[in-house]
Amino acid sequence: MAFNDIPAARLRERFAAFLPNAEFISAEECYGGHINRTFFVDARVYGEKRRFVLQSVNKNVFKNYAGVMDNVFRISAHLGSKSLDMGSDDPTRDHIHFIRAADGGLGVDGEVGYWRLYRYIDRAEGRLSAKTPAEARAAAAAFGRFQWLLADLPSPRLWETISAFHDTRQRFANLEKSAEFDAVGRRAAVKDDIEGFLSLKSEALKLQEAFERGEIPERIAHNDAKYSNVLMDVATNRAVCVIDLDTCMPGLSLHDFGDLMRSMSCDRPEDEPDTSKIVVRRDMYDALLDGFLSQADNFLVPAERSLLPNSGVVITLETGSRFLADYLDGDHYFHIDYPEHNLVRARSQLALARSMLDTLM
Ligand code: GN1
Ligand code: MG
Repeated sequence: MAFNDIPAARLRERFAAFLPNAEFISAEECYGGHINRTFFVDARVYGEKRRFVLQSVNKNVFKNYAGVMDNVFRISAHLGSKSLDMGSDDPTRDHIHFIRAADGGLGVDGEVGYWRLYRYIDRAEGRLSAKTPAEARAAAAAFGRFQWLLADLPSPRLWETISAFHDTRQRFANLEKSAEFDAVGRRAAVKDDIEGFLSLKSEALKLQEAFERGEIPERIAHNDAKYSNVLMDVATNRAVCVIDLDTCMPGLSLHDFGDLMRSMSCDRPEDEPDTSKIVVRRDMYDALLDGFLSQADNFLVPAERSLLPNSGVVITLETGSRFLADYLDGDHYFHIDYPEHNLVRARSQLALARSMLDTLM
């Protein structure tokens, strides 16, 4: 078995850097993330077959990968101690358990990626789209709870693993720059899409401007709170564990609610090619609000509360503008499965933002 560019022997060697005494059985790639490479590894540890997640963190995107690892270990340790204090009924599955490298490091440096290992969470899966309000509610409650649990993370401040990550103004400026530069000659064909995003800039800047006016506070946020980043129990449909902690850093509470709306207020995936199907479902939105507020109601300030519906528009436009900029640049950032993938994503996001504005405002 080989994974295009990563031979099985390399995976075996990386895994051994963490658990040298375990017997590596096999590995399979897990597709879905747009940035990192993820493999499920089966191994025998003290005679028992167990599954792990071996991941290569993309060092081009996460230039401060040491900061990423410092953050994720601190966050997981904090969630672990909360789980213990609160007498969780599922402490082995309710947060990620990272495993240190055999030399004591937080991971292992490779040429293109920084490798890390954590325990696989069984009987749970990440999903690209939610079908029912109950799923949406459960996922939104999990992210609300995640923010609440991290609100008292001991200092120091978490590393900003990617600077200006939710700087929406900058993201829009980048789209304009990419259009102007037109690196691969795609601009003419997507003129209407570019204009579509730019015409909604004032909607896109609503969170950032409220923050700049001092109306909403900085908080520890997940910053990539899409549905596929919370594992759902396959039997009960309950939210088990928030994953993908690489962008968990100081941000806005509403960045997460916005991503929940982006990924779940419509029951189609982010790369739905038929934009006529991209329609916000009021029942899904109500479930998201109800789930999120079930955990966040006690800490949100009034200005955050009143901007909740706007946050979906903001994050959907921001993410869509990033897909379109990457398309214009020649697809260097997000992993794509086919040449027009980023354009399809950008168009679906624009349609979704418009539907949110029509339905929820
Ligand atoms: C990326 O890696 P993944 O798929 O969890 C991206 C997010 C986007 C998301 C869109 C570090 O997340 O910001 O919202 O794609 N992560 C990074 O699906 O850029
Ligand atoms: Mg992610």
